[in-house]
Amino acid sequence: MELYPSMMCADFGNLANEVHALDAAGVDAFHCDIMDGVFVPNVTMGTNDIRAIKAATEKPVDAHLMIIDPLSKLDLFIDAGADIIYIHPEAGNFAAKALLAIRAAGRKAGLAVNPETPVSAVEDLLPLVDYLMVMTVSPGFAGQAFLDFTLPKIARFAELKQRFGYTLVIDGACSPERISQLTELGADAFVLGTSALFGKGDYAQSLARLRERQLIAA
Ligand code: S6P
Ligand code: MG
Repeated sequence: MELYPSMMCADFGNLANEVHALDAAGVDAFHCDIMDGVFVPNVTMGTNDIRAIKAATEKPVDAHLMIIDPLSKLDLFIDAGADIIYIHPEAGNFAAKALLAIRAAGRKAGLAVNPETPVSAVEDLLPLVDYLMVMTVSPGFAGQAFLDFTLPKIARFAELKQRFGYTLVIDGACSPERISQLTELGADAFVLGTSALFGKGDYAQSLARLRERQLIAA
């Protein structure tokens, strides 16, 4: 199981220390939510934040692009050093071209799928994908309720994973209970925001509890 902190939930007045603490606590990578206020109704992080986080850790840093026409902005995030770049198929044309460009730049290609988007809309793209991320809240904000109607889709992407070999990531309201349920469904990795990590006390203890829970369940 891989665990990625959602950095939009971190204390930005203390960003480098937050990264050091999360790194020492055992996160697997850092998740950066990039929003344009158009594709989603919020604006959060940008390329300078990715640079600052990269400078504070050796672990991978991702960019979850919730922006219109991600293909036209890819170079900004490649230059900033993002190791994994997620695009949304709902955010513009040429998703395949964008995924191929991410891989051509030597980075990992991620596809993030909105709650309403069916598997059939992205199935043809799966050979081009290293990370498939299912949104289990409407993208834009932390602290929302989990959308149960996404569960059958997660199960289907878990089946298809056997054929295509991507890492199946879940983003949105991943509480400890959900993580147990979704691990059983076949999810590999979880974005941790306010439901399991931030505002929940010591990072190392929270992560250790999540990992212990999985060991006991296994
Ligand atoms: C939402 C964003 C996510 C959230 C994360 C918050 O648009 O993509 O990465 O930051 O899901 O987690 P939580 O536990 O507060 O829902
Ligand atoms: Mg995200």
